[in-house]
Amino acid sequence: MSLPFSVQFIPVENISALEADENVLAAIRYASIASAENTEKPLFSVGLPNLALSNVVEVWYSDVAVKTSLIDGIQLSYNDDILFGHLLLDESEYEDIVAASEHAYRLILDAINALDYPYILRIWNYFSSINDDQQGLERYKQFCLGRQQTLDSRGGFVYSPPAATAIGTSGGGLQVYFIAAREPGIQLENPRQTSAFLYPPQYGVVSPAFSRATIKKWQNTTHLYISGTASIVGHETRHIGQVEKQLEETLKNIEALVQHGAETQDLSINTLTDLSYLKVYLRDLFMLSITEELLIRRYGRNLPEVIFLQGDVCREDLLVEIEAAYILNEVDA
Ligand code: 3EB
Repeated sequence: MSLPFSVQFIPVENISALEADENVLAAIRYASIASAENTEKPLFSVGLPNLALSNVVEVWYSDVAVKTSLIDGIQLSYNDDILFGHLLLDESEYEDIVAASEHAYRLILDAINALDYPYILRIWNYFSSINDDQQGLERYKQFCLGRQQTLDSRGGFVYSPPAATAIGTSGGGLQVYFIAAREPGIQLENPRQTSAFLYPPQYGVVSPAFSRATIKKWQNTTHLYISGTASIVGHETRHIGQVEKQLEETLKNIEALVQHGAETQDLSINTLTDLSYLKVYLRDLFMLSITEELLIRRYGRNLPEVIFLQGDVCREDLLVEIEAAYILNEVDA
């Protein structure tokens, strides 16, 4: 019995073996600037420094040897079930981040349709200076506009918006990576939060196009991909300026989401500690020890794997964001 793929965090010292490994779908490093290896395979660095002392590589393993392809600059790898793609655009080649984002999404939708994996399950978006104003509009809001322009011209995401992350880096272009499938996932929203695509207009020219989570039933297992989650209740930011309180609210949101998934879908997990990993984005280095202590105090040894990255959250008043997933590494006997 096989799994479509799994995710593991391994010490960065072990990276040399990855390039030749035919079962590697993708390998992601965390660095001060975004970059991609010059191959078809998605082997790349995200422009977010890892705040922990020992750096890791995030490795996406396929159960079988993958195929690879380069379409319009998108590095793609795939097996029968899943497609992994990575795109890094040089923003200076575009008029603004609206145009870059519109172009990125157009290339991505074309590529997934060409290879016939039309359903994006999960997508990550990274670009610099996310909270800066340019021509009077915050760059995050411009990014949302470009994304939406492509969706409007192409009839939207097939089935439902994917789970997503959008985080500000310190530099290095517009970077987007994603997983897509031949069959759709199930959209999961959070009862504590207004769905992002229904946010009122104060948060942008268009509402952000993402779901709180995607549930995907594979043959032998059910996965849960949780979007970047922050201290937002309803549609409002809570606990402005208070890191610990924002963290607690964020954890409550993730717990509520998982619980809701367990109640409404046949998910085999029901608490945060059942998740496979947490990825914590912190606006400032000084928040690291506070965050680690709070997580350990609350969850102790039950805590899943956690990685801490330095990045800017897409609302200026948010200090922390956490994403997570439930992706089993081995099929239960
Ligand atoms: C939020 O809940 C925080 O625009 O793709 C989180 C995840 C956020 C994804 C996106 C934005 C996005 O509204 C921001």
